[in-house]
Amino acid sequence: MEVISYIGIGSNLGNRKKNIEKAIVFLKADKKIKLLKKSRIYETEPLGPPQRKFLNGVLKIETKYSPFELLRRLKEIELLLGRKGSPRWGPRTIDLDILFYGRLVLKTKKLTLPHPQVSERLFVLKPLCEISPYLKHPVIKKSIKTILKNYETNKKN
Ligand code: A4P
Ligand code: MG
Repeated sequence: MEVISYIGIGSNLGNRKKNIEKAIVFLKADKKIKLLKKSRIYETEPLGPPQRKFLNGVLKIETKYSPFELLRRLKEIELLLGRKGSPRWGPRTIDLDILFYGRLVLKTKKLTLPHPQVSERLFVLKPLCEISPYLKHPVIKKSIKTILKNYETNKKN
């Protein structure tokens, strides 16, 4: 069975653009993953401790992997790209997060779906809205476009 999934991709160490390109090459080479859409790559202010700016983007894929297999595969690609155990919210060569896996809602120690911070992170919402504005968040039950609009309205207050 194939499922549509969205992957958040980020880098702020080394050659950030190359890191992202390489991660996409690995994903494309995987027989159980089909790349459907790719957002632009945005330069974004770091969230968390002071550090270099990030490059962020979002990918829409179709995959035959189960959620846990997909997570393991993404962690494998992070390691292949030389990501060393970095502190939480700290700098990283590559970060691959599962934002959505179909409409699945899941809360386990290893995996939370949708990614719990989707609605609070501009660096996720913007690229996501670019490729799938009408995607409905299965928990918030609003479209990405609406969630982004609400985020921007609240920021102004
Ligand atoms: N995990 C649980 N749910 C998921 C999911 N949906 N997708 C678990 C991926 N992983 C998930 O993640 C730690 C563990 O979370 C995984 O082993 C998995 O079992 P990690 O990627 O190894 O560690 P991390 O990235 O340091 O932690 P976390 O909480 O994912 O941090 P974030 O949220 O990725 O934040 N600023 C900008 N502008 N752009 C960024 O991309 N990223 C971060 C990192 C901070 N500031 C940033 C950015
Ligand atoms: Mg992560």
